[in-house]
This record gives sequence, structure tokens and C-alpha cells, in this order.
Amino acid sequence: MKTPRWLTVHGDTLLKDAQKEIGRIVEQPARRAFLQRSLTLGGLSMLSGCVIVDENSAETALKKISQFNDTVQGWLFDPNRLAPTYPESTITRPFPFNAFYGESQVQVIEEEGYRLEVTGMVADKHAWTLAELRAMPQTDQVTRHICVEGWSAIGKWGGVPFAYFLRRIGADLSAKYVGFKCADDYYTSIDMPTALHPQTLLTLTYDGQTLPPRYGFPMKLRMPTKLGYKNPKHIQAIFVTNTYPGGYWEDQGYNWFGGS
Ligand SMILES: Nc1nc2c(c(=O)[nH]1)N[C@H]1C(S)=C(S)[C@@H](COP(=O)(O)O)O[C@H]1N2
Ligand SMILES: [Mo]
Repeated sequence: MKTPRWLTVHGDTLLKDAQKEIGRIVEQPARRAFLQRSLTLGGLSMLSGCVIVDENSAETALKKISQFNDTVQGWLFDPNRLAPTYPESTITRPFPFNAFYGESQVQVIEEEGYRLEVTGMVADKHAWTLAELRAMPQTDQVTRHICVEGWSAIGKWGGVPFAYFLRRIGADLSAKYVGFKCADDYYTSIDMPTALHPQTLLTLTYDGQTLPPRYGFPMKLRMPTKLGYKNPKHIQAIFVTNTYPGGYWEDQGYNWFGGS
């Protein structure tokens, strides 16, 4: 596939903004379905610079646009720019629960016997108990969680700065991806610059208390720079890799970078 025509014109900011907006639209399955219905295939070819003859090639073209958008979001990501933080008085109570199943099906994981597995491009493959993780330096933050389903909420999460943890396990920081496997069969992966962002937290607490099951006990990865679905709960294993790991929603068409 050729580079989309509307991106090759020149480095005009307005064009880049338009590209970002189109990217956002095509990344959301509901809106994408709408786009597929309302745009003629010819119109889609105009967007993608490809000849699109059927629904399948439309799907492929949209996937290509989304991948291209991952690259652009990666370029635009500023590792030093902080997401907004909020006063504790603005915390949303009760904080919403969300998962690909209902709240009655939340996994209840026992602390006894739990170990956080670490594999892939890391020097130290020791599996961690919660007590060991709690003994590491902790910090907390009040930030906004934004879900693509159309809600956002402010919450307070505490835990180990993920950059500290990655250095502690001797992760190869030049690797492309950090992947997560969760106890509920959810999985996702992130780019290394986001993994090293100062607000990315290996989260052990919610609102000053041990992370409750519904918010991801024993731990979640909290990133105020990314949309809700990129923040894995009930993490069982973390791996560092150069092989694209995808994700539960990402493999169904949600944009992989998922910046907020
Ligand atoms: N393990 C796991 N993590 C997950 C999900 C899930 O279904 N399982 N859902 C994601 C989505 S879409 C959202 S919006 C947030 C919701 O987190 P909350 O329940 O703390 O609000 O978790 C994310 N992480
Ligand atoms: Mo979400």
C-alpha cells in the first residue's frame, strides 16, 4: 500500500490534525462501522490512497491506517509531558468498574501463592511476591481514566513507578514492547517510551487501600497517557519483546497505541 495521498502533501499542521482526527474515528469499531456504511468505497480509497473493492479490502485499508496512526502517535508522544493531575476532592465516587464481562464475574485472586512472572528480554526472571513489590519505592497520583465507551473518571492509584521496576529487573530498555497477560484472559501491550513514562505505575493500591478485585487485584498497570483498555488489570505476567504482542481489544480493531 502506498503512503496515503492526504499525508504526502506537506508538513502542514492542519493536515496532521485532520489525519489524527480521521485516525481516531477509524479506530473505534462502532464509528468505523458507521464510516464503512456511510462512506462509499471510492471515498475510502480517497482516504487511504488504496483501491478498495470490497469490505475485506476496506477492513485491510482501515487496519493499515490504524497502524500508520500508531507510528504517528509514537512520534508525537512526548516522554516528558505529564498528563494532568487533580485534587483528591475531585475523585469520582464510586469509581466505575469496567471489563469485557460483568462485575459479578470479577476474578478473585488469592495473594497467597501469587507471583508476578517476568519473562522475555530481561536479565532477572525472578517471579515477585506482592510483599516484595510493596517493599519497592511507591508513589501515587490522582489522574483521569478515559474509556472509549464514552465515560471518564478521576481516581487515585498508588504503586511502583514502572520505569523503576523495569530497571530493577534489568529489562532491555531498547526493546520495542512490554506485554501483559492477565488472570482473566485479557492481554495487551505497550510501547517502551510509554512504559518508561514517569506517570506509568505498577499499581498496587486504589484510593489508599489495597487494590480491590474489581479494579484489578493483585495489580494493574496505570497509565494516564493511555485510554482505559490499554491499562491491564489482574496482571499475571509481564514480558519484554520485539515481537508485536497485540491485545484483547486491539486484535478486534481498536487502535494499538491508544493514546489519550
Ligand atoms: N484484565 C483486564 N483489564 C482490563 C479490562 C478487562 O476486561 N480485563 N478492561 C479494560 C477497560 S476497557 C477499562 S475501561 C478499564 C476499566 O478499569 P476499572 O474497572 O478500574 O474502571 O480496565 C481495562 N483493563
Ligand atoms: Mo474501556
